[in-house]
Amino acid sequence: MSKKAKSRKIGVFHFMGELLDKVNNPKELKELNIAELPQLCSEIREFLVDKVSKTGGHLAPNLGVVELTVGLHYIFNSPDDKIIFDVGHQTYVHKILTGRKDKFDTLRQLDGLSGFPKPYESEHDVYNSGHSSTSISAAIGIATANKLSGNPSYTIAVIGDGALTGGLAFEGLNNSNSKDLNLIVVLNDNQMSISQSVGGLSSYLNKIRSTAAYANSKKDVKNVLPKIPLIGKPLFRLLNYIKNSIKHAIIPSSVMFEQFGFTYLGPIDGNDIDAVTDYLERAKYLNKPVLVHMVTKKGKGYTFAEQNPNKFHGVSAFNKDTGEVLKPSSGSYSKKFGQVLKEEAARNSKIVAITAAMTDGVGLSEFRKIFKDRFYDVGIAEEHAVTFASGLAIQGYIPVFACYSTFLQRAYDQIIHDVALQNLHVIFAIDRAGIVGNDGETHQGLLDESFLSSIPNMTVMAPKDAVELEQMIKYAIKHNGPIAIRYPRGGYEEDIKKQLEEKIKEEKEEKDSTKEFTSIEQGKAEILTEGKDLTIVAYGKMVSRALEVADLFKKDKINAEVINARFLKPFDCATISSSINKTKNVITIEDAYTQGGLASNVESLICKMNDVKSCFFGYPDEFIKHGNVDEIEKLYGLDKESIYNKTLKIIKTRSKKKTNAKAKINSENKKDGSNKSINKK
Ligand SMILES: Cc1ncc(C[n+]2csc(CCOP(=O)(O)OP(=O)(O)O)c2C)c(N)n1
Repeated sequence: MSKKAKSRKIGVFHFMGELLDKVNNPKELKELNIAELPQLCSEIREFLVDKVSKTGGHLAPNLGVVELTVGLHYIFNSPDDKIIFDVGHQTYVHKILTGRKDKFDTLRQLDGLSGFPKPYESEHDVYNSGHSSTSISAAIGIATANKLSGNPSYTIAVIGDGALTGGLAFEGLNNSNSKDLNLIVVLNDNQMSISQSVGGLSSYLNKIRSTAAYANSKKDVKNVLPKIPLIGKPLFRLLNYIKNSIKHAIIPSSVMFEQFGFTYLGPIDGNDIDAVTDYLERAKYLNKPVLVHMVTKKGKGYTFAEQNPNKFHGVSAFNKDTGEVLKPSSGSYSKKFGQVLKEEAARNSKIVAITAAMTDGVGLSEFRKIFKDRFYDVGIAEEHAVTFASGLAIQGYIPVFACYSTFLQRAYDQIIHDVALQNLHVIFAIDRAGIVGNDGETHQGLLDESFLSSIPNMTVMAPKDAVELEQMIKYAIKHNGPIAIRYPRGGYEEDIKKQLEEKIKEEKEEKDSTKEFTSIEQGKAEILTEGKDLTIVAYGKMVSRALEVADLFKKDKINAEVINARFLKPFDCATISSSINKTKNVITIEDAYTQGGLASNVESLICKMNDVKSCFFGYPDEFIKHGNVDEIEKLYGLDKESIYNKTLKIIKTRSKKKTNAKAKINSENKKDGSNKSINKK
């Protein structure tokens, strides 16, 4: 240790930020005296609140793991020792300590620091995460590889009590009973998932926590007894033996985790840096799978987050003095969904709502209060949620599983095998479908179109606005069979049809003002504006974009026919083909990968037609990084100007070709003296 570092260890008073300024990597952290760590932790907390209040992000989870993360980097040697964070939303402290402190002003922004671990950002981010419950399995894989190659380094999985409810975590625990893996699981138990943790596991951990005082006193016994001459050490050993026996009798934890092959340590106060470093050190020298149970406080150190960890789990920019969010969200699809489902459930006692630990996010908080018996938060268990829904459907209930698009990926086999194969009436309310923005690659909802539309019996719809969402929910309740409604994150157009009607009236187009907009019919699209020059097929959120693009074309005297496909499956081939046959120019606009979505549907139609110009607007075959939605859409050419410009080019090429052909024929006609015109041909 350097002289400078040693001199710093003498108990001097530190001003806020003074220690954090000196720590840029784990090596510099280790140069601090253990007595300085509490000060460092409070500086980190101040830094986090300050930065996240400006960028938004996962504040409460990170405030809770400050000591835990500092302790891990103090005791272990990253990147040789691998630390894998489950979900990965709690890696801000880890990023601060591993060379990325200066990038926090760019957190979650385009080309900025990601809010999740990214191996491309740092050698200390060993494993990509975003979805829950993967850390134990990944850690076992890495530890096993280390064992095979004779590498003695440690692998540490940090997993929350929420993430531990995921089935995959148990599959990992169940597979870890090899005695000689240098594997450590740190259970970060804050009693919270995003909302309160639920289920049997949560009660089980509660039981353990109620014995926390006993486990914490262990450290004092260890420290004091061996120092008493002669009787100290033997008595310590005896007491240790007795304590372990008592522990097994009164702490059920040791039974469960130890049956899985782990040595259980804890529970300890995970916000006490002394306890954290002490127990991590013990775990390190056991050289076998160990589970260290740390009890932490979500939002620790920032009163507003401690009082409302749910709100500050993932929060947009806020005023750090008042805790008030700067731009509170107004109407969102999630809210609208929750409100409509609540009204329908009041009329229909068969409706049951299910969430996998996302009650507030999917808009079901009110539903939970009113229909306690028909609301199920199953924990982070999407696979179970879907199979559970299938059981309800078998018995004549109408289960509605509200789930973010990205997390529904988890339950793919259950959707196929347990629901679709039996053609069961299960409604999938797919929230955050499409680009979600700041959470990035792991959270974009770009795949549901393709993975759902390839399943037999499945119906896939997307509403263009709030009114259509309501119609689609009602339609789905009456439908028989699996049915999915996908809608995006955030705000919506209230009523596009009404806006259009008003606009049409304004433009005094009498013919069109009497136009009847159709109600929802299985597999039927609706034509929103009629045109002869260009067909624009869109659905969901992109319908309003299509109308904007059509508007831009008016100045070029190009009349676009805007079709709201409504259904991706079954697809309205008849309406769409007949429009394309008329216009000979078609574009599709969708908030998903073009592969397997609307674009693929239209492509398979036009491959049977002649002389059709086409262009497909959606996301290409790559993972889409974080950034705000508008920026990402612009980057991928999905803003109205880019769509307009690209489409115009295509239409112009056609006109140019036509003009050239016309000129060629006319000149040939002149040569042979005939007077045929291309138009008559
Ligand atoms: C498969 C999956 N489903 C849902 C989520 C959404 N989600 C993100 S964090 C979280 C709660 C995690 O709780 P816990 O592991 O206890 O961590 P904490 O935030 O309390 O620190 C949930 C449900 C997810 N990331 N992955």
